[in-house]
Amino acid sequence: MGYLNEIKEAIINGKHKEIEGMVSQLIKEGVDLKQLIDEGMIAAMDVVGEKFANSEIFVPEMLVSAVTMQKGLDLIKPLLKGDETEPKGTIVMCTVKGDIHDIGKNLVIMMLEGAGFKIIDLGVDLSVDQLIERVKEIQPEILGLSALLTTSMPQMKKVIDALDDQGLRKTIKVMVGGAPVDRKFADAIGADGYGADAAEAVKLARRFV
Ligand code: B1M
Repeated sequence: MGYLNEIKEAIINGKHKEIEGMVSQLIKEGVDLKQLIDEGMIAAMDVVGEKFANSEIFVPEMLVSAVTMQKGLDLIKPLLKGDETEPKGTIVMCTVKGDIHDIGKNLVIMMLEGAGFKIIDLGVDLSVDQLIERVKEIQPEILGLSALLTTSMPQMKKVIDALDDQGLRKTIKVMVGGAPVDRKFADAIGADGYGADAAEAVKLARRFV
């Protein structure tokens, strides 16, 4: 479908000024939002990642593509909101220490909110101590950790170990995700679940509460 390619190209090429007009138009036309996100936007980021890995583009270009994608997602976000009045449960989400990638986390949050969960987003680059403090304060049913770097993944285990040390592990379900994370890693660090994408994260969260 032509429009998916147009969105993909706009994100790859960092057309941050044009993207809002393009996405708004597609929303008006009633396109399939899931397809727009998966086959247009996420597919674009995969190409951006490949180009970066091949040194065809560098961090500034990668950042402009990220900003472009986030602008598009911001327009879709209100349309995913569910109509539940009572939240299904509270989920604290963050990207772990040493990692500032947040598009995947934000997408997972959008879907979880759409499914009726109350989300407290603690942002990115969150230290174990900061996180434990907030978990004690908020007492969520679920903690969601995202990591996009192989170097930040070990932070997930540090968080789980710290929850254990603080006697909080049994009261909270921990779900993990992010491009380099897989089920085997999630099992090895003692997480309760792994979500390959936002839809899986929603399924997991529903199972946990
Ligand atoms: Co970076 N980056 N980046 N980057 N970046 C990657 C991750 C990389 C794979 C690119 C590459 O080399 N091919 C590579 C990591 C290599 C590795 O660790 N093995 C990399 C690198 C190296 C870096 C820097 C180190 C570059 C540098 O400075 N030299 C640097 C690190 C900064 C830091 O974090 N400390 C860096 C910086 C950046 C930008 C800031 C420029 C920008 C991020 C901007 C932002 O997020 N606001 C950026 C981007 C955009 C990317 C790529 C191109 C795209 C990431 C993305 O947004 N994907 C990425 C390449 C790639 O992934 N293909 C890359 C789209 C997003 C929807 O997918 O986040 O995977 P994802 O989320 C998915 C699932 O994983 C899952 O659901 C989401 C929806 O399907 N999911 C969960 C995610 N979290 C979940 C949590 C769950 C459940 C599911 O439960 C809690």
